[in-house]
Amino acid sequence: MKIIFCVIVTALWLQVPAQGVPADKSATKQTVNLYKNLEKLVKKGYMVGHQDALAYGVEWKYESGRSDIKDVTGDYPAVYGWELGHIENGAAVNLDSVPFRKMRQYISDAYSRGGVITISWHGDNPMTGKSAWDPAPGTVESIQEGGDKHAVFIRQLDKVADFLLSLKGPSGELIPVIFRPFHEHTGGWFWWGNKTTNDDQYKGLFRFTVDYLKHKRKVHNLLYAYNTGTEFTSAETYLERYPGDDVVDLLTFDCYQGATGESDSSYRNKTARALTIVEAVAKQKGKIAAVGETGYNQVPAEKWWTETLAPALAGHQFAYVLFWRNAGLKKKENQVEYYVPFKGQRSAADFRVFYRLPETLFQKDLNFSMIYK
Ligand code: BMA
Repeated sequence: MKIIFCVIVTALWLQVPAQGVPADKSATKQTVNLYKNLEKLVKKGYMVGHQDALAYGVEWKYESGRSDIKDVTGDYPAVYGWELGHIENGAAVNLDSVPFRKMRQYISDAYSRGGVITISWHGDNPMTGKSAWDPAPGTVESIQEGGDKHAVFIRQLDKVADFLLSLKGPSGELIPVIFRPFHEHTGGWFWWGNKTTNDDQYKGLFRFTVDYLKHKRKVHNLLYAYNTGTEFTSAETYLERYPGDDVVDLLTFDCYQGATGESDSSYRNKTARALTIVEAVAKQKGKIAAVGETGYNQVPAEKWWTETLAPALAGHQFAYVLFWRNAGLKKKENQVEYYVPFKGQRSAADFRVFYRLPETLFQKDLNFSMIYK
């Protein structure tokens, strides 16, 4: 009888995913709290985020307290995305010209008001020294332990760790960050993508990175995001390159409405389909789902927010959706890039309706205690 009881209890225990604990068992108190609070908030609605929100917008740069979302709604986003590309070279500014010194301040400002911070890293190719968009064959082999560029990769990781460990709150506590390394790996454009890494190499790269940050550098203010593109069609294909429950906290994917005339309904369907899969995997694993990056460049459809985006996200349980950066005119490429409206942009009025939807959470819906306590 006793044995049967033990077997049943063990079987039940094995099925119940761990709740309320990040993958890093030594995560700081605020990081554990962030994780628990994200789990709670998922039931209330989804947070709206914006990349580089506080640094610049369309036709402005580095104006204290400004953000394009705030210009349009009177409120800040709830999630703030930042990017570390070029920190690995010891540069003072990132690949999009944001000074790391300013980034640190913006992160601390947002943290104080209960904003959530997420960080991506388009790091240069450690083997060739070219950009992240250099899928040179052999890159991942060369940076593995024993590879001839391993030491270069370690130096890169050290720079990343230094920055993450420099993010401090008012009492000197480390600021929690949702770290989203090696993203969009199911495409072939980055050196960590599927053109240069097979599934095992990708998993190995992710696991090595987490292990190095945690154990060698004692970075314990991170929640880790696994972040695919939108190529997957099932839970199995979503998880093909999944590095393991012990190194992942958030399950995410990137999904854009194509600039090449993709219809609103096509975007709506693919986003809803992807979210349905990721949400189910997150529930089953006791992890948190989120949309890592999305948007429709230059938001050409006046009612995109309420007629395309919001219906795609409606009814799903996930923590946040992050819109990519409002770069404005990129002179070098002669391209215009922005994903949220600025004052006067054609979808601004509709964004205000989106802002007022009960399920969308912006900064005024949150405060420090709700996120970090
Ligand atoms: C891309 C574009 C680039 C940028 C890169 C990294 O999607 O926005 O202009 O350099 O992200 O932030």
